[in-house]
Amino acid sequence: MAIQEGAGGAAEAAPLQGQHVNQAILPRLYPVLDPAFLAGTRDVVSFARELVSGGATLIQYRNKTGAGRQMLAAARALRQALSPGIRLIMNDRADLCLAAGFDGVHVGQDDLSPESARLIVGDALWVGVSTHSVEQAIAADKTSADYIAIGPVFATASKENPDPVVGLAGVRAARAATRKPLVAIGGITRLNCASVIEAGADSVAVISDLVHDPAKSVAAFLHVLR
Ligand code: TZP
Ligand code: MG
Repeated sequence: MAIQEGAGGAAEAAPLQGQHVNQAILPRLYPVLDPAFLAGTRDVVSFARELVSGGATLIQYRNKTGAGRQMLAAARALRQALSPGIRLIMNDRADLCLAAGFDGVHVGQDDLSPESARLIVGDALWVGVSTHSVEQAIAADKTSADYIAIGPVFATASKENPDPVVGLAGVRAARAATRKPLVAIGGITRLNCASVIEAGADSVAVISDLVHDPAKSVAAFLHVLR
């Protein structure tokens, strides 16, 4: 909320229109850590450590199948293992974001609205929101979300029932719709990531192209996007 002069001269709270005091400053790479894609070969903490050793400074924890307790235990382990300088974002769950001491929550179109998530996590933490069309990006721009994600940009096998691909044209349209930081997601690899940034994204969110060799992949993404 911004403090504005009211008609009578008294300071009163008024909603910021599509702005937020903590508007995110996003790194170029936004790794999304989903244990479903680690194929039982690695635990989330060692995987996250590898992401950080490659240069990641922001990680989203995403778990579409775990029970709340399991998710909270994994999230707390991540928070404990990584330095406070590494920003951790909880997918879907504002409650787990707070309980694990994360830095923000990322909500989709079927989760809590950005404003409801904001009520829970407060002004100091980040709220991000997924969008899948320019209309949704325009709507998200009017909320207090700190950043907007757009996608899937390209075909992806990492999401169940994905929305139709928006392509680079969708990234360009979302860029024109908002001045908030823009994250592109879906089918983004070391090979195509530069085109996504050129289309106007500030950051690329990635699941599968980090899984095989996380430290090396992160470093390669950051080398391309520096
Ligand atoms: N939302 C839109 S696409 C997607 C999500 C969570 C999956 C991205 O995964 P990948 O493997 O980087 O395509
Ligand atoms: Mg969600």
